Amino acid sequence: MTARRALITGITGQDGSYLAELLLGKGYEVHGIIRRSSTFNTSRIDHLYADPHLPDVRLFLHHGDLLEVTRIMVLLNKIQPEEVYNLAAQSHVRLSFDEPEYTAEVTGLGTLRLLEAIRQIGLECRFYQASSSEMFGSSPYPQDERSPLNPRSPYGTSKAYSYWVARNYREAYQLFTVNGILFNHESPRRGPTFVTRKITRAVARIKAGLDKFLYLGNLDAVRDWGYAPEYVEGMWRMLRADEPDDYVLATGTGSSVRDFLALAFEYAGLDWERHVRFDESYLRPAEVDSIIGDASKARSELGWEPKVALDELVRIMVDADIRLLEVGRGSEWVDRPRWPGNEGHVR
Ligand code: NAP
Ligand code: F7E
Repeated sequence: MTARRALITGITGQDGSYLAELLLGKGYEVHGIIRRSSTFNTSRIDHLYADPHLPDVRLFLHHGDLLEVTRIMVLLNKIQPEEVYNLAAQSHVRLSFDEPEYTAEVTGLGTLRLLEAIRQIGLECRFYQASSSEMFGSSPYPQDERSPLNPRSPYGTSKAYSYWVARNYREAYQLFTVNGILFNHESPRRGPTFVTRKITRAVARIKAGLDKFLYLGNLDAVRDWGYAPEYVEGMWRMLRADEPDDYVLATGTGSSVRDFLALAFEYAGLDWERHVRFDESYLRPAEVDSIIGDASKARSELGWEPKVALDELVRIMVDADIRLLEVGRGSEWVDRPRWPGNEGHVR
C-alpha cells in the first residue's frame, strides 16, 4: 500500500512540528514548506529530519513562501499531496498592528494563493485552513461555529478573510476545505514571545537566578488555553471526516493571564507579584478581552476531546523550560521521535 501524502505549510512552527510527528506516526509521507533563512530555522523538526538519500525516508522539506504563487504551484504539481494543511502565517497578534500589510499578505492572501493554485492545476486534495478564535474578537463567549466574527486586529481580520476564502472555495468549486477554528493552544514548543511561553521561560530563568523581572502588558485578558499536540490530532480528524465542515477546538475553560502567572510561579515556588512588572508596549491598540470556546460539535462529530487541563499544561511547560536551561539548549524543546524504526534516521 502506498503511504498517504500530506503537505504542511508552516511545518517549522509549533503546530507544524507536532502535526508532522502525528502524520509520520500514522504512516504518511510528509512534505513541508520551509522559508530560506540565513540561520537554521528547523529546530522544532530537526529530530524528525533524515537525509533524503537514506532508504525509507518519509519527511521531505522544500523551500518556498506563501508570498510566491509560482513556487507554490510548482510544489503542488510536483508533490501531488492528498492532504494540504495550511498552517503558515504571521501569527503574532501584537506584531500584526505594526506590520498589518505584511500580515494580510501572508495570513490572508497566502490562503487565496494556495487555494487558487490548487484549483488552477486541478489538484484533488483535502485542504485544512488554520482558522483562529481571534476571528471572534469581541463576540460574546462561549463562541462556537455559529458565533459572529468580530475580529479586533489585523491578524484577526486576515484570518477572517482566509476563513471566508476557504468556505467560498468549498461552495463555489466543491473543494474539500475545512476551517479548524482553534482557540489558544500551547506547549514547550510555543514561540517564546507568546504570553504563556514568555511566562514559563521567565519562571525558569528567575528560578535559576538569571533574571529578576518579567515585563508584561494586560493581565486581565481571558484565554482558553489547551495543549497543542491534542489540537493537531483534531486537525487530522477534520480532514478525515466524510464531509468538509468547520469546527471549533477549545477546552471550554477560560483563565486570565494573571491566573496563568500565578500557577506558573507558584509551581516553581516563586511569588509572581515580586517579579512581574508592567510594560505598556505590550498592550494592543484593540484587545480581545475574553474568548472561551465551545467545542461540542468537534466532540460529537469527530470524537475529539481535550484532556490536558491548564494546571497540567503549566507544569509541562515550566518543567520543560527548567530542563532546557539545565541541558543548555536554546529556546526550543523537542522530544525524541515517536514512530518505530525512525531512530536510525535522526540527525
Ligand atoms: P507559529 O509557531 O508562529 O508558526 C508559523 C509557521 O508559519 C512557521 O513555520 C513560519 O515559518 C511559517 N511562515 C510564516 N510566514 C510564512 C510565509 N510567508 N511563507 C511560508 N511560511 C511562513 O504558529 P503556530 O502556533 O504553530 O500556529 C499554526 C497556525 O495556526 C498559524 O496559522 C496560526 O495563525 C494558527 N493558529 C494558532 C493558534 C495557537 O494558539 N497556536 C490558534 C489558532 C490558530 P518560520 O519558522 O520560518 O517563521
Ligand atoms: O496573548 C496578553 C495579550 O500573544 C495572549 C496566537 O497563537 O492565540 C494567539 O494569540 C494574551 C493577550 O496570544 C503580554 O494582550 C499580556 O490578551 O499569547 P498571546 P493571542 O494574542 O491570544 C490565537 C488564538 C492565535 O490565533 C494567534 O496566532 O496575553 N499579554 N502581556 C501578552 N501577550 C504577549 N504576547 N506578550 C506580553 O508580554
